[in-house]
Amino acid sequence: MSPMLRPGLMMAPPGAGDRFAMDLRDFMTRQPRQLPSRYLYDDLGSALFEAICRLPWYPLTRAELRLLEAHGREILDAGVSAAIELGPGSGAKLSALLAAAGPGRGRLDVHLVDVSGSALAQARRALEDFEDVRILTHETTYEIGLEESCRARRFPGRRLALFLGSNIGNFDPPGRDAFLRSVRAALDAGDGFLLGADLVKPERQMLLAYDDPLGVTAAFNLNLLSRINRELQGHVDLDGFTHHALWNEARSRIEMHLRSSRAQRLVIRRADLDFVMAEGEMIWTESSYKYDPPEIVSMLERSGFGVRAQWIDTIDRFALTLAEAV
Ligand code: AVJ
Repeated sequence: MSPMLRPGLMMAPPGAGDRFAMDLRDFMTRQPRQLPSRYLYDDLGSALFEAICRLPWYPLTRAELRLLEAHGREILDAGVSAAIELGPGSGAKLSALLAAAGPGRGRLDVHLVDVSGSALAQARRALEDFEDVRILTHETTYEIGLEESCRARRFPGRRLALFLGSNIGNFDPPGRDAFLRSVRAALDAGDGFLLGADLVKPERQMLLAYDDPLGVTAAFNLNLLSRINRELQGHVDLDGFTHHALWNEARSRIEMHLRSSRAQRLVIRRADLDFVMAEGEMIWTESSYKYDPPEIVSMLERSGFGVRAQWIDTIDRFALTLAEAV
């Protein structure tokens, strides 16, 4: 069977490269120049992100794992028959949750939704040894994957949708609210939603998390240019750019940028782009919004959820919030 037809292991949809080219043309010509952060995650970018999660300066992943381990039983009780994780990454978070929930949990369908086929394959491997768990993968966007998962046949019981890792932080407020409402719309009343979100903390600490002394985050950011060169026949000189992270206090977000260190011409053949960047000009590649705990409660309530529990890691300031569709 061709890899295109293997269920659960589908390749990027045809035209995915064209999508990248189109988005590049659109976003790179805006003022300020920008790129959607989802393009950071090709195979190399995903591997670099996994490395970031192990950095001593990036505490989010470890803080969230501690919370999942401490409260797993309460989160994944016997009444849950389907868990749907949007953006499972390596599968480590769900695996920690399953382990913490222990044998009391009944049969479970686990739906994994991600645009990255290699992430799905890795997450599947991390989860396939759990007993009474059936794994289904959806290589598509969160919204489509969530709808597919909710339409799928299942055992009687509640669903639990999970959006972890502070991935919510990548959305700007209007996009975030629209996303939360679309999650709510796909669920039935009584279904659960578990949200992991990073909290505001001292600026110095936040900046170190996004500009680490080993330069892994810089490599993660610069890989976007290298991906453009690989996939779209770009001729972008990586030496002409530096990684730049800043705290935007007014918007409560960390921003990552690629800063042009000199005046230079950028030619990207397959996106039909040819333009000049000035010295100091930036390409905005990611926002990571940081929240306060009550803000998380109110954005969930505005979107049709009732909050059942909120756990906070006091060492690294991270919140795990368990809500219920009402
Ligand atoms: C995976 C989006 C949660 O914003 O903290 C890590 C990505 N960017 N270092 C984040 C990221 C730079 C990460 N998220």
